[in-house]
Amino acid sequence: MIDLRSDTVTRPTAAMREAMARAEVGDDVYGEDPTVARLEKLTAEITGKAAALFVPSGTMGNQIALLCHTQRGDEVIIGEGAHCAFYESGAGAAWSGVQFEIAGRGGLFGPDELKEVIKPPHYYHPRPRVVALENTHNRAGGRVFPQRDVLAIAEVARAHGLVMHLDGARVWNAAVASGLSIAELCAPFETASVCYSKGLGAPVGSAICGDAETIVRARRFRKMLGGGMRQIGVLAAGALHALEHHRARLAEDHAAARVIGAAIREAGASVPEVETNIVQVDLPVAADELVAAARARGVLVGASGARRVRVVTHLDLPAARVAEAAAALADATREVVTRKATPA
Ligand code: TLP
Repeated sequence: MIDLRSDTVTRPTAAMREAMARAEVGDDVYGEDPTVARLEKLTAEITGKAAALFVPSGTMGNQIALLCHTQRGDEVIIGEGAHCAFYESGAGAAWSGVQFEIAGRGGLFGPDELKEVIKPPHYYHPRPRVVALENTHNRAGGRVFPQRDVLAIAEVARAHGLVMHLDGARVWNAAVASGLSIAELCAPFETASVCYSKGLGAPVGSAICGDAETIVRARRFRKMLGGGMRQIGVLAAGALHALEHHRARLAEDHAAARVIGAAIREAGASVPEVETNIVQVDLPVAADELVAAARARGVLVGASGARRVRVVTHLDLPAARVAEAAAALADATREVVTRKATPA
């Protein structure tokens, strides 16, 4: 089976396992794990922030950021389908007690769409507090948030006293696709959550990055959420290896996604421009039909909507198998789009 459900499905490479096996470790709750310290230092440097904190998941990174920036009853402004509101089990409501307001449509938005949803200060409104952007945007099909929009949004946010948070689970992909550095992409944000366990191929781990004072508070929230971990140098070593060796190769994933996207489009489905490693497929039939037809041809993909399928490329899809995956998915697409359209 070729598994293209997500870039989270990758297995650590032999070299990564070797680095993990050799990792120097200590008890990180005592702040004594040297490999975690190296990872946090390198991540802070790359993101251009003063400090970084290793956390078990991107979900915890996002939720700690909301805990750092908000009080109960506050409002967090997001793009449609943002992971922090859509895929985190209602954590924003459960832990921070925030509510979400959606700006624009489709995930990405501009400064004017932000202005439209910022509520004026009044005791009967929720207090707008954070603007949280996602780059690349998962449910928008791996799209890169245009930097000019990010900068314009940050200006509006500052003028209204709002804090900027970046869900940068795939900021590495955004950097490769846009040609901008990770630090440039993170600069307009007070905090950024970045994941080692997506395109970079580490088995586990994310980091929340920001100024020193915020990261001190983040460490306390991590402990509160049960994310204080012990000899996690073994995990940090996998993440360090990923940071050092797997960033540049993301261009290969983007090229593979473009090949797959073109084949599926050619076969009759609607595929918007592929910007990074995510291919979004819109169908005239139920998504599960393509999922099943692809599985029958040896390729796993996932439904991301009633009639939408997501295909994600990653480092466990060898270049030699891209054509095979594209052909199988094109064949499966051809079969399902010729069927009678079913109700959504
Ligand atoms: N995304 C997963 C699923 O949860 C949908 C995936 O397969 O893409 N931010 C973004 C933009 C993400 O895509 C994800 C994971 C996260 C945060 C959360 O990371 P984890 O899974 O480590 O909590």
